[in-house]
Amino acid sequence: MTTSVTVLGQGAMGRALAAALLAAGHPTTVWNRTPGRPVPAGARELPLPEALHSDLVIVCLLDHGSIHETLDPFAGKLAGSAVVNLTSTEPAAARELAAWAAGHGADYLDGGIMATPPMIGEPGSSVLYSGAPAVFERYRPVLEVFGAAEYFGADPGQAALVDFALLAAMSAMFAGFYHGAAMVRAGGISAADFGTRCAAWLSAMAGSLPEAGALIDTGDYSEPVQSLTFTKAALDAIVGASREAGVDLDIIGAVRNLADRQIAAGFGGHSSERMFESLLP
Ligand code: FVH
Repeated sequence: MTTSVTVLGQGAMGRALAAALLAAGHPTTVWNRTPGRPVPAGARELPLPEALHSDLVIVCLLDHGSIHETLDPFAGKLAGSAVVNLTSTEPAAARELAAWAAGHGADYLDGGIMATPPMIGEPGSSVLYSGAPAVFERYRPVLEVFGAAEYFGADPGQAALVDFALLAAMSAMFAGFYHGAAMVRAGGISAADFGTRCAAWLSAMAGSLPEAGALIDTGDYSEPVQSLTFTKAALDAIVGASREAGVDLDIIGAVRNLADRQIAAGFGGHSSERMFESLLP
């Protein structure tokens, strides 16, 4: 049986989600706070609460606050429906929304979209989900129209935790690229040329991440391939070269601090992955 779906929010992402649902043959209703936004051809635009009539209600708004602002006045209408929140919300906010939905008799699944709007429904797009397992299993074929659908368990905050952890890793990586690009500018190399070189270098280095993770999980850093003392010497040289190029030390200085703290605690002979421990409480 075809699942009817409502998408709340017709921003760039909400539109892409609705277009993918329509392309897969799902009767799709859309709603947006500001009327007159373009919506995908074939979508049925309805006001609230009429738009909440579908089997599945997908929420793709700005933030946690905008979800309550939109749905609180009509929460009673959600009883018996399944709400899938694809708005970026922090783990605690996702748990709060799950409890709020349960209080109004609705099932709840939270999702973190690992894609940009043009990627939705294309290879490489994935969405992480957590929350009610029955809702995930029941609606999985629908959710797969957006990309790979991966389930992270019953805790509604878990998908958001993984989503934001991946975004944290990506943000730090991009900041590292900006730092390197600022350094080579002193040598007359464009950021575009550096970007091409840096993409190849980082892709090659990223292959070692699962091995680094496995070492971190053992908690035993005592047999180093590369010691913290060695890494510290390299970081000192990178900081020196950055200073010479007139580049701010906010980013690379923070990385060196992670090594310095472990060395100060007496772990200079341990593996460099021990820098991870500096981030723990
Ligand atoms: N775009 C992306 O690449 C990322 C990928 C990862 C996940 N995010 C998250 O998706 C949510 C929506 O993002 P978006 O790209 O659709 O964002 P906008 O194009 O800016 O549209 C925002 C929509 O939210 C509506 N809205 C804003 N405030 C309220 C409110 N108080 N009450 C009701 N609706 C509200 C806005 O409506 P309007 O301004 O047209 O009336 C848009 O429909 C987001 O969580 C990303 O982090 C996307």
